[in-house]
Amino acid sequence: MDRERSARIERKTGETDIKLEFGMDGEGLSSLETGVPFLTHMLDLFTKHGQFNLIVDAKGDIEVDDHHTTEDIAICLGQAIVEALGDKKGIKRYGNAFVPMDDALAQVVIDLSNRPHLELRAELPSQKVGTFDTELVHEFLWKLALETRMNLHVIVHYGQNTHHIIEAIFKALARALDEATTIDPRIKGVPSTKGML
Ligand SMILES: [Mn+2]
Repeated sequence: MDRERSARIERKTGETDIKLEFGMDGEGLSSLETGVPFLTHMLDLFTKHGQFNLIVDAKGDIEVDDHHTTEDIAICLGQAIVEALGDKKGIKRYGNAFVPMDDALAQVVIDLSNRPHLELRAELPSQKVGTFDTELVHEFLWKLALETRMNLHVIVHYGQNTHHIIEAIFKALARALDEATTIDPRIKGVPSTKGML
């Protein structure tokens, strides 16, 4: 690899103030201050299972609810992934991962296609996990797909426990993203018959 694939994003609005550092080829190390405990838990295992590095220092209007903070962290993470990817030369582009978490089985399929799409097929039985609104899983994944300009398919095959289901999704997301962003030395240039992504 010619350069370090990493990025630092700072984003401040009336609702959130976020500093985020992302390393694509990391050691699975994270330092996370999000103010949203369940999201911290998910980002921690995302970083670990994707072999990324991630620092998040986020201050958001969590006195309202977790919506803006969750959404804006996804936006910053997406921007960091794009910047770290750079020209996408030599990447595998596609990633697919199945991850079981006790009773739950999640599959995530990614195409770093530059055409944003989210297909989320998941039943989340509980509206809350701890203080976290589980509808924010859709918000996080959609904003991540949009900013990263990736085609993101998330399928939960089955599962009863909502904490387990969401955890399986984030772990599968990590592994699929790790695969899609991996440099394959056989690939010369950008992996598209159009010559660009
Ligand atoms: Mn857990």
